[in-house]
Amino acid sequence: MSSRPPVAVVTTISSDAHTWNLVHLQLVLEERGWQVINLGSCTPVDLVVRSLTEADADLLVVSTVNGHGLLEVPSLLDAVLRVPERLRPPVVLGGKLTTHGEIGDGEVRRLRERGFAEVFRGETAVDAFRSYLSGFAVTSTSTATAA
Ligand code: B12
Repeated sequence: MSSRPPVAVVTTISSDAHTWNLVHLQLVLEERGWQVINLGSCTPVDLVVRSLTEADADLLVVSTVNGHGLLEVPSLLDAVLRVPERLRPPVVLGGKLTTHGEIGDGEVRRLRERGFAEVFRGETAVDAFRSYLSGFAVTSTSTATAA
């Protein structure tokens, strides 16, 4: 059994220069006892893949707000899905994914079918994300178990 805190890699897509979304999510995770590797803005896909192969992460959090998310996350996810299964954590997604407003239920369903464990959207996204994190056990000795 591991005695380290759960580890999350926080990333965005390679075109996205916004950073405060990433910082916000890092703080949400850290206040719940997670260790966070924040890869910063305009993240190259190769860096995301390399960080997963090196970090033994429990969760990959993809956040994008520049409107290109729906176009770019499939290739990011495809690259992540090529990481060996034992090193590949669940991948969750959120943010402002298109330039024409919120994505619909159909798009959420397609993203989940493609391989995202969860897609968070709208004003309740961060609250729903906090609830999702409750599915990971963080004990007083920082032992993490994915639900
Ligand atoms: C600051 C800012 C910038 C700065 C960023 C500086 C920096 N270092 O971050 C600069 C000037 C660089 C910039 C550039 C651009 N921007 Co800008 N930017 C903003 C602005 C004003 C604030 C963003 C911010 O920091 N918010 C604070 C953070 C904490 O909130 P957030 O990003 O919304 O993230 C929250 C939620 O979305 C959610 N969330 C996000 N991701 C995830 C993931 C998960 C898993 C979960 C659970 C939740 C979640 O939780 C976060 C916390 O509540 C917004 C408008 C706005 N008021 O939101 C536009 C905005 C994001 N930008 C926009 C655009 C279009 C651009 C440009 C394309 C403009 C241009 N023509 O050049 C470029 C894109 C550059 C690029 N390559 O990405 C649009 C995006 C449109 C869309 N998606 O529909 C916005 C919404 C403005 C608008 N209304 O049109 N921008």
